[in-house]
Amino acid sequence: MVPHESGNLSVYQFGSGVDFLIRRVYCLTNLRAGTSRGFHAHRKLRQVAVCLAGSCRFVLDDGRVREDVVLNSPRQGLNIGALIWREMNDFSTDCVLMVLASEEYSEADYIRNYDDFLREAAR
Ligand code: T46
Repeated sequence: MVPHESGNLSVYQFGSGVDFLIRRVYCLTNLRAGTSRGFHAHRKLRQVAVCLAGSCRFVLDDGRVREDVVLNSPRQGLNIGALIWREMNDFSTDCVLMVLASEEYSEADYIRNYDDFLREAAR
């Protein structure tokens, strides 16, 4: 974060917290309190999630251990590797979640069934 008298500037770039070339950026906005998203893993995709405003919670699961992470600062980048089951919840109404992704969108890369995920993660 680069502070300035008129506001802050946050930078996300290859080599400093992002260990892949960024092929896609998407944002989740207008998130409803009390809802949940995710419930899938990716076979190849690697991502860094940054909560630019507000807050949200990620549950990350590698098939053995589940971890809870609260994102509430643009200074905090959450690395999510391949074969990690994710669930997102506890969105504040002002939450803006930006995700930097290593690959273009591909539905074939998704594992949307938890038992299938456990089988692939155990290989
Ligand atoms: C993750 C969290 C943080 C597209 O067409 N292009 C895209 O780049 C994306 C990400 C989604 N979509 C379509 C596919 C579905 O029809 O948008 C719909 C919702 O996508 P998805 O189920 O992937 O949404 P989330 O919010 O559950 O999960 C997404 C990412 O997929 C996931 O990897 O970590 O955001």
